[in-house]
Amino acid sequence: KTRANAAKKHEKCENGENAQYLAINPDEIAKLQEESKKIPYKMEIVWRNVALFGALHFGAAIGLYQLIFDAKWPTVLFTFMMYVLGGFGITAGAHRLWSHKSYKAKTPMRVFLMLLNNIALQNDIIEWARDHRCHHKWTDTDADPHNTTRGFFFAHMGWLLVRKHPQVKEAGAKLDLSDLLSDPVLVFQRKHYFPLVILSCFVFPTIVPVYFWGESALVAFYTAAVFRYAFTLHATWCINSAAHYFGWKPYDHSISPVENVFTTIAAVGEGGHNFHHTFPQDYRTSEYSMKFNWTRVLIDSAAAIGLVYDRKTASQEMINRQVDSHGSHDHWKKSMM
Ligand code: ST9
Ligand code: ZN
Ligand code: ZN
Repeated sequence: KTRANAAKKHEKCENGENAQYLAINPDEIAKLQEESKKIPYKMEIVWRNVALFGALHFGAAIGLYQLIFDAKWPTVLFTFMMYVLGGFGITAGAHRLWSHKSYKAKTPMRVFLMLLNNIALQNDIIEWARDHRCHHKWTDTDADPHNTTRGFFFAHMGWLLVRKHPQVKEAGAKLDLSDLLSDPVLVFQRKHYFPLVILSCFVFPTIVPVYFWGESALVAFYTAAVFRYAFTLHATWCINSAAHYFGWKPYDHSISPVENVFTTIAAVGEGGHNFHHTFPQDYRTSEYSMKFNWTRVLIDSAAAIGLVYDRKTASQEMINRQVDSHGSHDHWKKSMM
């Protein structure tokens, strides 16, 4: 019944051209859930990833210490700037532009976002968007790469430490990725991904503080590169975990995503997750003001200078209808966003 409600809701939305990436089909979901019971699945830990993420967190702890006690002020500011820029490469780029096609961007903007995306090192955009489209279309089933029914830790980062459920691969293979595979900017990123991310995520953030204000290379590496990278990862992962667990559901009570102020701030405007799963075609990913939605500010600024166009939004009438039929009017909470 819950799924059927969700589907009815999505039929009502004026999804436009990106509907094909988002449409939820309750019959298909029920079929997937039945099939999943028959698939023999044993969780297989990928120890290489456990070791790499263990080392990353060890380095990030050193970086945090140095950020507080050793780093020069410009290094602290630069670390923050790299977090925001890399964050934009995920939110404005991989997420709102490429996964959801919620707005269009001219080539210089797409190149800019792809370059920012490398700073965040979260797999190439084609792979990121493929997993994210699976997440929206089959939320909380075994075809969802970070299925929250497998627990908070799995949804947060555990899913990157084990082999994927066969149903992710089977269902995901049916997705239409032709728009991504035909974008030369994304093809370029995929082709040169390794050197691009080593340079953007680690080398560039280390060299700049050393060259421009004489920071120690080790301090620059552990703060602006390693700590900042780990912090951005957790801010992103929190959308899959915290923003599916802790918060309220003004737009749809029947789904796990919630509105969460902490993740709105940490993930530069992406914490309106109940709104986003209900209206995934809306480039704002939240109904509320621009106060913490820095990503929206970036997209709107780029639109003002002609680099971005065709921003899609859900109409206020549609939002109100949705709140009336499937959500609730917790208006006092709006002031927090
Ligand atoms: C990272 C990503 O952290 C984080 C994404 C989070 C998303 C959050 C979204 C929230 C909304 C936006 C908010 C943004 C907020 C940002 C705030 C910033 C301030 N469909 O993967 P393989 C097939 S990455 C279809 O090896 P295994 C396919 O044939 C961190 N098919 O599977 C594939 O081959 P190919 C850095 C699929 O062996 C083949 O399977 N990166 C799909 O099970 C093998 O794929 C890492 O740590 C699909 N969805 O391994 C790397 N998936 O690709 C981590 C797979 O050639 N990854 N196939 O087509 C890995 O090591 C592995 O993927 C694995 C699984 C071990 C996890
Ligand atoms: Zn999304
Ligand atoms: Zn979600």
